[in-house]
Amino acid sequence: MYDLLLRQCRLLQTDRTIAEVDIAIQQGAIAVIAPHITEPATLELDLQKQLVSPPFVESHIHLDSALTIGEPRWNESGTLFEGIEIWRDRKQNLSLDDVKTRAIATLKQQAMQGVLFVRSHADVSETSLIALQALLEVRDAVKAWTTLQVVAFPQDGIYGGAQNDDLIEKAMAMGADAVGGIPHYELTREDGVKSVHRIFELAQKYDRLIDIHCDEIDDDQSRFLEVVAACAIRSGMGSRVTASHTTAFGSYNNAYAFKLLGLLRRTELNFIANPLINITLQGRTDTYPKRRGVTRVKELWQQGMNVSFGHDCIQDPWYSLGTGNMLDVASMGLHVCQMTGTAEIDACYDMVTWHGAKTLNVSDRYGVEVGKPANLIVLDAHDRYDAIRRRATVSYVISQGRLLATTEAPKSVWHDT
Ligand code: 17E
Ligand code: FE2
Repeated sequence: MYDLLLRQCRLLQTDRTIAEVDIAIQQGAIAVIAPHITEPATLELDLQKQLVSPPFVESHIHLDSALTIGEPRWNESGTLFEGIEIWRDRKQNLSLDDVKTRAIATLKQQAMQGVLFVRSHADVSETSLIALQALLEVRDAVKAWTTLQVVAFPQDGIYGGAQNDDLIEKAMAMGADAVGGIPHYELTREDGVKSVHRIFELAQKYDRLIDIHCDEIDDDQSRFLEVVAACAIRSGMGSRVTASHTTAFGSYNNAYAFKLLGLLRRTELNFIANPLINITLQGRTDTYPKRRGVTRVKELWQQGMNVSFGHDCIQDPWYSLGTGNMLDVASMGLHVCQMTGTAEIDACYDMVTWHGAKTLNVSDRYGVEVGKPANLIVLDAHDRYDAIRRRATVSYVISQGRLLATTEAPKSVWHDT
């Protein structure tokens, strides 16, 4: 007797081929995958050839600021910098309860849409470290149904305030999963370079991952990615390091970009683009032609680098929209990066699933395979292309072997004769 049996699945396998199978789940793990399973189960679901996929991965979000839209005011200019100012005001009155309530509400909203792995930044440039403490408590509170990683993110710069360097180290001691940074926002270029070295030093001292907000600006002179790449090459830590945003890469001249790509190929760095936010925050100082402000996703992917797509924000000072639907993110990425070839469209799906898992360093427990934890989603779709095109409904979410959420696909009825 299995705990859960999924019949008539179109399983999107790790090698990205689709197999028509039944899937049996026992004690939180995938027990059997076979064309026809006859043994009964406590709960059986006939999926009628819907697509079964590993869950969505949200590789970049700020849960501490999520759902604060309009508090204390709307970002009228739409720039990153006005967002940082609004957040600076809002974060003066954070409480553990406030952050935890919003973070859990957001995680539920995401999980209901199939997101079961999340990496969130927590602002640690505020002396009480309330945002970090709250997200660490949330990480524990939700662990029965979602996996949360927390990055200690120094929003105001590691050297932007006298206490900030101590605060980020304290955050690592408190148990943050990753060290963050924001070199392009440090007071000087030299401080930016120094901050990258400091981030690697902290990651090595505390044996943690790295995820840096890197070159999130249209300035073609913002070149901290090369510093991150050099540190990754020298430390050999590349696969544990992520460069988030790198929007300036979209503005570099091709001669420099070509050289940089060669340097990046020597690393195993992970990249995260946040297409919804990059397309709205960047390009704000341009008239026309107006830049897209997204990193060179297609070229990085073509070079074999690991690239994932994140949401970045849901209703906060930087982005007033967002629902937690990763297919929205994949669709925006597809459009803005012109990933319209067949393999490119499929890659956009992978950027919100497998590639995100690699970024989070959780690949060993990710994927619908016998013996792995039973985390999977059922999409009302035929394949990856269909899922993105129609923003398919996630009809079932299975987390650690349990049915966590169900959603009915919208159904239209034609009334004219
Ligand atoms: N902070 C930052 O520096 N950049 C962002 N995109 C967000 C917060 C959302
Ligand atoms: Fe971010």
